Amino acid sequence: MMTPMRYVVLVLAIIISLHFILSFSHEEYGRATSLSRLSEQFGGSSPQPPYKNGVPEEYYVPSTPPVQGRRANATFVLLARNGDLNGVVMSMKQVEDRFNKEFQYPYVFLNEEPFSDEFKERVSALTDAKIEFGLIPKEDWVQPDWIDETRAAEERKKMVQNNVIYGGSVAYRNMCRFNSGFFYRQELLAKYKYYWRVEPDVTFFCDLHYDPFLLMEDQKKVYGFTVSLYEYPATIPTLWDTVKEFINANPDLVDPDSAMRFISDDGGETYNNCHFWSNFEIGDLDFWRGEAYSKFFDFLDEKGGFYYERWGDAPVHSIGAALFAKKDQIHFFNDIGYRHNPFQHCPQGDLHKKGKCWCNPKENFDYEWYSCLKRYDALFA
Ligand SMILES: Nc1nc2c(ncn2[C@@H]2O[C@H](COP(=O)(O)OP(=O)(O)O)[C@@H](O)[C@H]2O)c(=O)[nH]1
Ligand SMILES: *[C@@H]1O[C@H](CO)[C@@H](O)[C@H](O)[C@H]1NC(C)=O
Ligand SMILES: [Mg+2]
Repeated sequence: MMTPMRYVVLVLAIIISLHFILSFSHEEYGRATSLSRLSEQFGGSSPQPPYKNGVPEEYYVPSTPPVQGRRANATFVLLARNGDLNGVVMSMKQVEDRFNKEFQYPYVFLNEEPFSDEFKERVSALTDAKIEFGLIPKEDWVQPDWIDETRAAEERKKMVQNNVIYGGSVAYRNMCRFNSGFFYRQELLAKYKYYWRVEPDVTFFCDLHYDPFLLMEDQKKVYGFTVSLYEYPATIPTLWDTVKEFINANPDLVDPDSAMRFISDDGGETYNNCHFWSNFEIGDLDFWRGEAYSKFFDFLDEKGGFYYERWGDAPVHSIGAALFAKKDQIHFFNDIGYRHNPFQHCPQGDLHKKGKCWCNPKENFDYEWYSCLKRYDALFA
């Protein structure tokens, strides 16, 4: 039992300590506000750790200036979905670090849906170069009405049963057809002659200290690659028959100095399935826009093989380049160390050192059994 006296003492003790606590914190509060007023005078706005004010400007050295002198009429091109964002910034950061922070070529992003604000902000953070975002017109993207959807669906089903990669996907087919015949006709690309195609989730291993677009221009190249390999025959059962039909109808469009031997081992009778891997391309847009390739694409498109089969933009571009350009207008960028899963080109010997490459030179696809580089070499033997 508590006596009334003890009770009074306890209550008094509580009141007194409450008074101390309140007056103390009030004093602290006063000191804090006067400190914040003081720091405001020195540029801070509220109490915060010093690092939050940033490193003073005078510590920064000028970033590498853009290369002065002759520039090419060129741009990077990235086709991507909003969902590809993380892979896109990984690729783009490497493009910037290995090459473009010095050269400052612009970027064109393309998508059949509007890019999100988040997408635009995160890619814009990576470069001072100009970036444009384009919306692909529906008619350049979706499966055309004249495709028999019943037949297309049946073929997709068969491909799924046969485990053909992307065999069931209409979106992938839209993408392949777009890359084959529409990207170079997009409004945002009209003002450019050369492009460098970049995909999400790729790796660039080496520094590039020259301008590949100027090399293309000076040497009249129209197509540049880093990896070549065999296409899955199941995706293109009737492609070569269609190509032969086109050649027979337009024999003079084929260049007499063409790279036909890269794509056929029997003078054009059959396709050997070799193609340049189109996830990396440095090319001349005017070559695709020219008469030969335009006619070629329209001819292929009418056959419907982009939907009834699963014709890829890699074999379509490669066959176009191999037929309508001169073989020496197709360039192997031996010094560009590049990976798109699961294959990589890693520069060898002096080139490895020259580019300060970080890939393992032993991991190099060039003369693996599944590579077509030996056939490219043989063009010049
Ligand atoms: N906007 C858009 N881009 C796509 C679509 N599908 C693929 N892509 C892009 O097309 C390119 C090839 O696609 P990817 O998934 O890398 O195919 P893979 O390299 O053949 O396995 C990449 O740049 C993708 O970001 C799509 O439906 N819409
Ligand atoms: C760049 O190339 C395109 C396509 O050939 C052309 O229309 C345009 O005039 C060129 N621009 C410059 C500045 O040369
Ligand atoms: Mg890819």
